[in-house]
Amino acid sequence: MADAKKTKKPTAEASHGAGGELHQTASVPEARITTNHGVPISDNQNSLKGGGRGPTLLEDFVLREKIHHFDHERIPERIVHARGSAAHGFFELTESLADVTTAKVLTEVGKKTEVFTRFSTVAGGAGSVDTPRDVRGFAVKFYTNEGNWDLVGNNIPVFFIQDAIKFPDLIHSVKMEADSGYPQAASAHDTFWDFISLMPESTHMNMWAMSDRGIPRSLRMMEGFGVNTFRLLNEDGVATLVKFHWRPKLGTQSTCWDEAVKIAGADPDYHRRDLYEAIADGSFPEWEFGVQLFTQKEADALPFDILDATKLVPEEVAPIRIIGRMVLNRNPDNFFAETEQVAFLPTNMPPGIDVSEDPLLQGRLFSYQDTQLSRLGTVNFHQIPINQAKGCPFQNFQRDGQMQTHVSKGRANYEPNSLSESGEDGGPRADPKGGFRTAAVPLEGTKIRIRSETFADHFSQARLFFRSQTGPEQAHLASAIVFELSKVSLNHVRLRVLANLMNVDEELATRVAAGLAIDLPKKADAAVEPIDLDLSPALRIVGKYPETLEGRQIGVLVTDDADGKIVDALKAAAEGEGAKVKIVALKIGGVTLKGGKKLKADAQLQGAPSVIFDAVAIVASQAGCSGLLKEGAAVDFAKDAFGHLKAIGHTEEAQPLLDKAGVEPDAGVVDLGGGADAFLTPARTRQWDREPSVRILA
Ligand code: HDE
Repeated sequence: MADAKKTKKPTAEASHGAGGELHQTASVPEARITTNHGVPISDNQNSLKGGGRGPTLLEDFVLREKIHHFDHERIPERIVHARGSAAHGFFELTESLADVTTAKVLTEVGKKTEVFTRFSTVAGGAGSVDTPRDVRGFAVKFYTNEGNWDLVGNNIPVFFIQDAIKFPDLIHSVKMEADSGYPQAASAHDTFWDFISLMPESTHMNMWAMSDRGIPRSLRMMEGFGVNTFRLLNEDGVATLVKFHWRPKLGTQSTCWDEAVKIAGADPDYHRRDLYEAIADGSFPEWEFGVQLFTQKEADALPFDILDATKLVPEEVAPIRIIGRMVLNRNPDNFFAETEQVAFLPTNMPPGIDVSEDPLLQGRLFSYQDTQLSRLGTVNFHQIPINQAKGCPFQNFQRDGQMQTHVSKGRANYEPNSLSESGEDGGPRADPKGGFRTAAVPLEGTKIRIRSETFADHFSQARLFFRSQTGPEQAHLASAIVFELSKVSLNHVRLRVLANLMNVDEELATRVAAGLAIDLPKKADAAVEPIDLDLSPALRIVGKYPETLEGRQIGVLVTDDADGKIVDALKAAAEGEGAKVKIVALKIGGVTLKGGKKLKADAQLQGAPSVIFDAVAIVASQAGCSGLLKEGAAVDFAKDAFGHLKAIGHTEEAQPLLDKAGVEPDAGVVDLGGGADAFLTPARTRQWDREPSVRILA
């Protein structure tokens, strides 16, 4: 006899799922859920079974389609720059470059061109953290009326290698090691430093990566660079060499290394969240756009080759002309459809912009188009909405292919054709005047596989960068190399790095060797002896960014019985200057202030350590502070804020917590009894003077 349970007829009660109401309501919902082919679905909770407890039937196309689609939701992540965050916005030209280019995006002053900008780390996978020491991608897609222009840059103006043929080696070396699968999103391991030590040309960029530029505070606080040299072409076909620059309105700012490491645990999405929240709050990130322009003659007079991507042109040598601005003012609606599926191609350029012979750029011109096929799966990736040209729809005779969504009409799919002579649509034709033009660069030479002699100086600009930094920045850079080399297990690699560093700056090499407690080796032979270039203060961060509360977050740790007036005054003053204030408490429900008023918390202490704030305040009562003394997270809150050079405002009653956390009095530790202003002054920046008392730097 069949089991009673099995034979029981399914009823509304017996067949209910998580949502419950399956057979009960007869009303038609406003938006009906359907299959991908539009068939309305009656039950999205239960699969089709042979009996209530029976096996699921193959016939269940609703279930199969849903699971099938889910099984294929993931696409291959980018081989580099897999982890990214993006936003929509606009570019506005403020100064015309009509004398040097015909590209309308650079000549129509006042015109706003839509952009989509994606920032990224390089080495980590799509699910890795936001704050490793790494280069950051800075890719901007301008939807111009003459086709898309993709300026695919980085937050560092030079690159590790000079020739595209070394790119797979570079990336293999920095990614997780091939046998063990770790470390994820980190350059501090054997294979990366092995490669770097054997490739002296990488020394300059590595200086940048080891500097505080490698650990940005926010995506909104990074510079961007086109890196490679490009050309602009004017009406007469005259070419001008150009380097592109983005400068953040909030200034270039960074974290401390110890802070970046801790943020990775506290909030792996720190940068993504920061960008998203800033835009959602209406604090739109903004950058100035600038160009460095050179004639070929001026470029030839430089002491290095402008086609060598391991070299920059100091601003002091060729000033940056600011010609526009970019504002990011809209978050993506859908991460996958936009941020993940966006495809940037350095080959996307409107007429009037052209490439140079930089051998790194030349390789990139092939790679980006090619990689989209493996990532997005079809040659028709340009039809995905985020990649479509806007204001300049594509039209050509390319046809078909997987995921073709464009329904071409007529039979003109070849050219030349004369179909229009009998009234048919003959399709588009090339425009010799208004179409894309290539600079008439004279070429000569023999086919040969060599590196140009003009690329041979690997150390002068690395030296220029290091020596142009302020004291604290030099100390951070040296300490970063010590940290990374301490994670390297191969002593011969450490020694080779040091031997190369001797060519950059002997004092730097000595400091790193001392930090590792190993003997300094002999200087490595340099292909060309480095020279001392004029220092470039423009390469610094410290002392350059504006001291402002704009874009900063202040965490206020509040306890029961605390003085609410202090919190209110601080909040009003800080928010009045553009900061964001978050109330942190032991419990998310908040606290009861002196006088009985309730104050809701924005975050619970365990989930809001001070590393995620730019400055902190501790508004505690005496009893409240006694409670905090028993909570390790509260002690760390104060200790880390101090160690990370942040301003700390506090009530007198919070002093025992500061004492326990080892917070020493200095200009950045401020009693809030004197009013909010005394605290807001140090809160506008980091307390660099404090550093020697909290860290042993190399
Ligand atoms: Fe890239 N790079 N790259 N790169 N790159 C990619 O293209 C490549 C280089 C940069 O947010 C890939 O669509 C080669 C320099 C950014 O989607 C790939 C070489 C600079 C992004 C590729 C370089 C960059 C990429 C992977 C040496 C700064 C992310 C996914 C010849 C100017 C774009 C993709 C985004 C992405 C190749 C060097 C910046 C594999 C072969 C130099 C910002 O095609």
